[in-house]
This record gives sequence, C-alpha cells and structure tokens, in this order.
Amino acid sequence: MADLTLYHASPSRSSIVLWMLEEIGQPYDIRLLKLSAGDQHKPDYLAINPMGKVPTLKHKDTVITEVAAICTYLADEFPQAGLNIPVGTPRRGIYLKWLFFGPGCFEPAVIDRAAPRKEEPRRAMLGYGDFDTAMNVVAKAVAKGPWLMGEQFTAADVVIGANIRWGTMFKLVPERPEFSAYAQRIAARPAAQRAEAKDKQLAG
Ligand SMILES: N[C@@H](CCC(=O)N[C@@H](CS)C(=O)NCC(=O)O)C(=O)O
Repeated sequence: MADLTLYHASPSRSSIVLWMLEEIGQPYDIRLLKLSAGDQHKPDYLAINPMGKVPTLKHKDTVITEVAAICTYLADEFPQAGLNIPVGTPRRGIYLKWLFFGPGCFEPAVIDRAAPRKEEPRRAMLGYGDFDTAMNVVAKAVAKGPWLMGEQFTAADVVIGANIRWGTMFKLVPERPEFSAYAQRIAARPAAQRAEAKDKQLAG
C-alpha cells in the first residue's frame, strides 16, 4: 500500500490531482468513486470529506481536500520534484497568488459564465471582478511562457493549466492564442499524458 491515496472520480476535478501525482512521481493508490451512484455522499466518504466532493488525498494519516490545497501540499511535501517555490524565496508570493487565483478567480469566473445568475452582481462584490479581466490577467501571465513562473513548471501550472484545458474543451474559456499555446505545452508533458491515459482507462 502506498503512503498516498487519491479518492478519485474519473474524469472530474480529481483528475487535476491525478496529473499532479504523475508530476510528483511518487507511488500512489486510487480509490475510485462513482459520482453518479452517489458514492461521494456515503457515510464512509463523508467521514473524510464532509463536502461530499472529490478529490480527497490521504497522505499517511493526513487528509487533504480542495484541489489547489492538495497540489500546494504535494509540491511542498515532495520538493525533489521541483514543483514548488520554497518558503523564503520572494517569488513564492507570486506562485501562491496563482495557486489561489485558480479556485478564487479563474474557476468562479468560468462557472458563472457557464451558469449565469438571474441578476449580475456588482463587480465589486465578485472576487474575480469580471470575466474578461480574469481571462486577460491569466492570458497575459501565460503569454511569455513557457510557464506561469517562467522557466520553472510548478504546481500553479497544474491548477491554472487544468482550468484552461477543461474550460477550453467545453468552450467556456475564450479561444485565445495565449491559452492554446499554453495548453499545447501542457499536453506535451509526459505526466499530463500519463494522467490522461490513466483517466481514460479508469473511466472505461
Ligand atoms: N472546491 C472543490 C470542488 C470539488 C468539486 O466540485 N468536485 C466535483 C467533481 S468535478 C464533485 O465532487 N461533485 C460531486 C457532487 O458535488 O456531488 C475542489 O477544488 O476540490
């Protein structure tokens, strides 16, 4: 039994952690949940993730939920993979900004676009401001490349990159050359390819 166990539904947001685990290169086990069967609301699963959501990651006795928190944790816990910016490095501030921008701004902007509210809230009330600004900020950040932090691929690219990839696939993220070039760079990563192949196999 591996020290790391991913509670996963295939494909879903837990696929982002599957990719992250492939980037980390440590052995892991998968516990597959079927969302359509309501596995995520069963008492044994709610005991580890009371939100009734995937992913959940167990590392020895530590249980972590929330995609971005899991990716941050893994990058810090296994620094030999080179996916974090360590504490004490000024650039860590920018790295953390992107890790929070994913679930805090980019994803809510995309989800609100996909399922619009009856009444548009005031811009000041929305953490992401407005859709176009959120998209522009990320497009500018990935334009130079190859990665958000420059030459170093980090956990922030897993979080933001996954959002761009699925958002583009479902036509929720605008088609922009910056996004497609970045998505292509991600698609060329062996770890992303391994995760995708594994996910397809699991879904089947
Ligand atoms: N904020 C959570 C979101 C997780 C989430 O919404 N997961 C979806 C799958 S994509 C889920 O478990 N849905 C099942 C349900 O809500 O019943 C995270 O970032 O981990």
